[in-house]
Amino acid sequence: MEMSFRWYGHDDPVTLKNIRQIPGMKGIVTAVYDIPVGQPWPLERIEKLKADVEAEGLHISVIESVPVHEDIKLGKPTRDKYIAAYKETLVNLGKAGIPVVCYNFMPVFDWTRSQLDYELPDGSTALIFKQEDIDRMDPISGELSLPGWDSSYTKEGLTTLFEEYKEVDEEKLWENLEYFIKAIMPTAEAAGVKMAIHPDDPPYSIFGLPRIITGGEALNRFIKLYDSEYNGVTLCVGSFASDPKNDAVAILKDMLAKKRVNFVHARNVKLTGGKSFEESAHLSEMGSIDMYEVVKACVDYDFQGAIRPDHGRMIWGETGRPGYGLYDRALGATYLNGLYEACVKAKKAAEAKA
Ligand SMILES: [Mn+2]
Repeated sequence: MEMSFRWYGHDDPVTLKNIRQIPGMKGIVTAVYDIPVGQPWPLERIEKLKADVEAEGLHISVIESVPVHEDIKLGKPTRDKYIAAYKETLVNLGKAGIPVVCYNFMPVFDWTRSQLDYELPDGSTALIFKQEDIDRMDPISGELSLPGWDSSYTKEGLTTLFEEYKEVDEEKLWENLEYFIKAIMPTAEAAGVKMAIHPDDPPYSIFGLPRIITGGEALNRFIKLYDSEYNGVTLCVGSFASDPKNDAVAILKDMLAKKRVNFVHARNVKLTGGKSFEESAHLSEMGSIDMYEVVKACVDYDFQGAIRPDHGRMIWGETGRPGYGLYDRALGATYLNGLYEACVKAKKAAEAKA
């Protein structure tokens, strides 16, 4: 298990120098952010990103994300052009020695929350999802106040997209995912790049749009689309756990046993009734996930990939990108490192006794 940290590039108020000073930090999770979705990433841009990270004594563990063009998710005839571009990016990432790529297959919206600065009793602020607030929002009427929302869509563009998705139910989305996976996986394998699909966040339909990477059953269907360790998952325990019907630790263990976990996101969430939840500090007692069991599973199954603290709260007056401040994520990494050391030593002691 390798501790890693997400970095949003040179515009990120959290610098590589900051990240390097977090004890035990080895890997960086980042991306080339300024190339429009659907265009290939030139090798020289990837090499530059890699050199910038390595100049600070770190290395790139995972690219998160290479976004998937909406035409691919919609299954439009133009998808082949965008799939060709995606493959070109994977080839270039392979040439640069990037081992893992995280991506998702969520229509239109990426992760969704109703509020980004909800004040917790201790005065820190966190991202929350309140079902009744989401239900009140209508993305097409233009009264969308969705935080973290990609404002690059025009009202017309969004209306068209929603119209197009009327033809795409969950089964159709599965078909389009299968087409994409079968097209890219041989290239990813040849390039030596392990793919890691991120679950839908939250893992159920929002605004009537289909969502399919929602739980353990879905992951088992997913890994059968292409039978290879290169066709794996980003096991984001916080995403899965935000649906009360999911047992995130059981899902993690199942995928570890099947050798399909290529990346782990460790985040805790506190379920607050129905489909609502708050993002909490990483500590087990602060949320609904037993983080000890998460790390222990990674150790028990000898997981060799990267793990990163996921969203953190804003604490100590920090301002910046919601969910991606320095302090609470650094505390999360430190806590995860503590659990890791304890689990490794307990495992070794048990093995010595046996
Ligand atoms: Mn995640």
